[in-house]
Amino acid sequence: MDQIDKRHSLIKSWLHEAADLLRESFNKELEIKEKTSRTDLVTNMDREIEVFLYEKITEHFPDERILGEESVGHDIRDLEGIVWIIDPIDGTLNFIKQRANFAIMIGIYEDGVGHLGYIYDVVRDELYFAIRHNGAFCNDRRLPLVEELPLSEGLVAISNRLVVADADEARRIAKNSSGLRVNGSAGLETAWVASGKLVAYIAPSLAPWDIAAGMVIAEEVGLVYRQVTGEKINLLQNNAVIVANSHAFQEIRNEWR
Ligand code: 2AM
Ligand code: CA
Repeated sequence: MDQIDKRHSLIKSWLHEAADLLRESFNKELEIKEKTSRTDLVTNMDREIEVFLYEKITEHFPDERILGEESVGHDIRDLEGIVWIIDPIDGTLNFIKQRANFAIMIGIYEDGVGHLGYIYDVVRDELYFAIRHNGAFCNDRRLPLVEELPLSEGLVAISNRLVVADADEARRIAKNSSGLRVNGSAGLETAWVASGKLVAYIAPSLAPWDIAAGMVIAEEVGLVYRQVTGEKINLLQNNAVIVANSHAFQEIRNEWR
């Protein structure tokens, strides 16, 4: 991929502009619609941010394709060439209920390989990003390689769906860890594993845009980001995932039945 520095500074400026739009929206009434269920919601701001990013990307990189959660982008059925995988708001329920604990996410893949990943925690003003082979950062701070901590010495985050769908697994994992957390943003939870605040994140069904940015960051700090079966992630479908250091990954897999 060419001109990584140019891409990086453009993306950072777009994320800050998009974050301003989100912060301004805190003072206005949101339009909220149900997608597939009572807990799967979308707001006017999800769409507005996706359109904003779509327009910026197509203006600067007209030959590249875009896969976005709100379907503003292209119909992506393969990962050939350069594909931007974007989630305008990760943690929409938190955005609606808390006005915090959500992120804007962008992953850039070339022929299926992740090159750039961005997870912007708007309210904390923490930008987690990674450039393939050049490390991962939180703002200006380089993130060290993760420690091989066992499950028993760390906090584990899981998605609400795991509690609802696989309560026995969730209970066993909780028992073997220092404690369980359910934060409602796959992106932030992945960023917090990458920065050592959590030892693992587990979710039984993540979409490509929930995964793409975080997987680039995870790889740069030596984390394992795989399906619970141990297989590689498939970015053309939903995946049941574990993000953890290799030791904790194996411990979690042993609890999986
Ligand atoms: P979202 O807010 O962008 O929808 C919550 O546990 C995490 O799972 C969030 O990152 C959320 O992303 C994601 N999520 C929520 N509903 C989902 C669905 N139907 N399919 C896949 N991921 C989902
Ligand atoms: Ca989203």
